[in-house]
Amino acid sequence: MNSFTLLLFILVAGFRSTYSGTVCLSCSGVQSINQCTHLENCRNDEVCFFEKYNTESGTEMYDLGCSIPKLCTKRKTRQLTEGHHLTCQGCCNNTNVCNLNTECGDVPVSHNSSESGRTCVSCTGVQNINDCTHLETCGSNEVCFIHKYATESGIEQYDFGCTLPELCVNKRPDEIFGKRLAEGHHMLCKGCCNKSNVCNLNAACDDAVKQNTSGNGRPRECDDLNNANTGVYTIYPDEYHAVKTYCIMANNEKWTVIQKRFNGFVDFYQEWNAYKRGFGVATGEYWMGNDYIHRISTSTGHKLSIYLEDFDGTFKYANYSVFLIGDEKEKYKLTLSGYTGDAGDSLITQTGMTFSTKDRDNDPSAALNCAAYTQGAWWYKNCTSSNLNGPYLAGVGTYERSMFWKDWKVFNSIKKSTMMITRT
Ligand SMILES: [Ca+2]
Repeated sequence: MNSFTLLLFILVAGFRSTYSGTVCLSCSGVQSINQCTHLENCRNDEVCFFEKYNTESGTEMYDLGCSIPKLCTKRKTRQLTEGHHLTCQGCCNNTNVCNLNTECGDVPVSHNSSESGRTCVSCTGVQNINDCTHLETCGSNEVCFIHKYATESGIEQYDFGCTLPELCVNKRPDEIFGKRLAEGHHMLCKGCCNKSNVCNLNAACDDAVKQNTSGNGRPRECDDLNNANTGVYTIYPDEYHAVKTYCIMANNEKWTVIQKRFNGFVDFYQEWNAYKRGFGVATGEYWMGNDYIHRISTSTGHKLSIYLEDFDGTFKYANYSVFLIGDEKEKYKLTLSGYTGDAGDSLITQTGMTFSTKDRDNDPSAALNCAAYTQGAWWYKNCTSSNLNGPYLAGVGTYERSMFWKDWKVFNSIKKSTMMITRT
């Protein structure tokens, strides 16, 4: 059901540009948002709202339109029946914008200042919208987005956050809600919103009129951040998607972590689309996503540093002065050279190889699906000298079928790995 996504998008998204204001769907008492085809031009200080309620006979209905935005800063939706509408209690009493994180007595956050930017809920991979309690202050030119998708195992999840607005202004009656195509496990808008999370309800395919404010100096990678402290930051590898990423700031260099494992909590035996988009969380274990790694590593020259630790607390490292991966059409082919370090060079054997996952056998081995055989995802050959996305085993190992770095540990699985890149 995309309708809920669309509803939420109306709720949280706004648009501020040279246009007169947000264009919202505007209806009262429709039983399905798809029945609402009327558009309304809002004032500059308004956002779209929706309200879902039950009639006395129990029928679910929706109101949609323009409203002054109010966002309440704490979670817990509490709703009171008032007439036949379910209205938010507390701070949202007087507004149609019933934020899902509303709690009574909250001080509403105003979005009227174009200086400070909007406040958006910001989460990745939550299964219930009420689970997202984190707020993020967006840039002055950003809007909130919500993105609903299904994981490979079929679990519906949501991403929330800030993004650059991309609103398509040419309406086509038969495509008033835009069209969405499955791409990976995310649903992306078709046509003018192809590269955006912002699937606007007024989307129609006309690239000539789309709003695109990318390229405004937002950080593509950790190296672009002004902050000097190691931690989690938001970067924009492709200028559209806000990506929470762990940044390591050390020795006057700012490294973008593309892979991090240290406790085995995240399952790295994932399929192509998971590796394409990334998985895990920036505060824990994760794979950044091959599309993002491609975009960063090919934007300028990049180097790779890999830090490894075993279960005895011994550290080793492998640095490469040249690192990049191709795009998806190139199957994320690995280009690598210039090893230095003390871990041994267990990745150079994989250079020139394409990326393989259990569901995409791109390795040259005719006999094996190396990703399935080694239970990882890597630039396999016949099969590999390293397998840092392999099974997380408690120090033991079975050669390739573990977190494996052959030139250091032939038969012992590694405890921690960090793969990070920065500009040369
Ligand atoms: Ca094969």
